Amino acid sequence: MANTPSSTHAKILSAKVIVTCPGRNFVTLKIETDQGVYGLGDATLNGRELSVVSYLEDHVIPCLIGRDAHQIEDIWQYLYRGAYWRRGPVTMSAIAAVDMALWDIKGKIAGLPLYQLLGGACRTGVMVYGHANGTTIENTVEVAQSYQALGYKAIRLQCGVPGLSSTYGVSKDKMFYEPADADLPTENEWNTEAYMRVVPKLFKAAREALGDEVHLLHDVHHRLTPIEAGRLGRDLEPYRPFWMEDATPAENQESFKLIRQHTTTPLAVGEIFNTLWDCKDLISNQLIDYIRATVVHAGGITHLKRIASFADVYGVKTGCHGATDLSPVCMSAALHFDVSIPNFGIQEYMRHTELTDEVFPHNYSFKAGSLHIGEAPGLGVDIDEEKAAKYPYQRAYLPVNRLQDGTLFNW
Ligand code: KDG
Ligand code: MG
Repeated sequence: MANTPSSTHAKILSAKVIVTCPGRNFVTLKIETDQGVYGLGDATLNGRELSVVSYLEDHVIPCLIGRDAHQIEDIWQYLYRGAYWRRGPVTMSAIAAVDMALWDIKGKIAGLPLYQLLGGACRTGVMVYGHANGTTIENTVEVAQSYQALGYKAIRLQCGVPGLSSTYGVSKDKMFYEPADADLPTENEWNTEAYMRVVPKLFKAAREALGDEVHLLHDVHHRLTPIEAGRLGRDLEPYRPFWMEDATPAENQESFKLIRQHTTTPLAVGEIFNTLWDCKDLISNQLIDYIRATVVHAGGITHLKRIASFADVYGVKTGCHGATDLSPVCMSAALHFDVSIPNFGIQEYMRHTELTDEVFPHNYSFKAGSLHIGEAPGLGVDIDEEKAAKYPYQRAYLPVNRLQDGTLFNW
């Protein structure tokens, strides 16, 4: 099956990994073919970047040389099943990068934007949510108002917790937020009771200030037990949140049953999922409303399409992760995907810095609360290798969370 020459054959000649840090680290795979066309894929795994670089350089690229870039599904199966060691964030980010790059190549050879190859557009734009965060309820509501003034129809609200010196997901900058922040992991402290008191107050104030129409979202960042999450969801119900995200760690998919029993607040989960197997039970038992798996961490467009199709059968919509650690290459891929599937829900959009946008010129743009993908063939994103080379890798970590007595918190 592999390597069958045909009129549409595009032989992979070489591939390389580009690591750059224009303010934060990004890992990009570039695959070149004998058709004079190359493709790009995002392989960034926040805080563990170099493990994916090694996986690609030492174990994947040698297997790609000489293959037909058009055989996307076969190459996906070859890398997933052929490795014997299936799944996991490192493996699936590497496979995702190859998959994105191959779709990019196919689109460029066909002369079509990727979304056309995925079935064409199902909608005119992709509704996104922005991040409003502040140290206090008042700050957060003010920032949310500035997002509303920019035209956002959906806003995520996170505020500092009284009594805690810092809170994950709350940045000092109003428009940019960077979760990976130090050469060694920062240690944040946590107090569940104080957190559970402040969030409903934040939502009450935001609903009063922002009105009924705007969608309001919240990310718990896996900080609660299922019964605590059920309680928070119930306390938020009067303010009709769009979703409560990552309410509890999801290794045990059954724990969502307990949350569901106690609240009608819609549930979103999945930014750290790598395959359909991480969410199969959550979806088929209708324990969630939005699946947040992303192109880069869930095996690329090929596998995310499979997850979305499965979710569609159960009335679960997508809400792809879109934090700054997902590069503009991933964001472009996500937008082609979002615009082409029937069960799209919402897309996260944390703006990249100007420096990142310079290194990754792209053709998507924000207008009236939505992102719009352009008509360039393939993904519609590039990497300026000269600029990328100016910003070498800098080790950076996501913070660690401890309860105030020092317990390393992860129930
Ligand atoms: O790399 C981790 C971040 O992307 C993540 O913490 C951000 O939770 C996040 C979100 O929903 O954007
Ligand atoms: Mg999140």
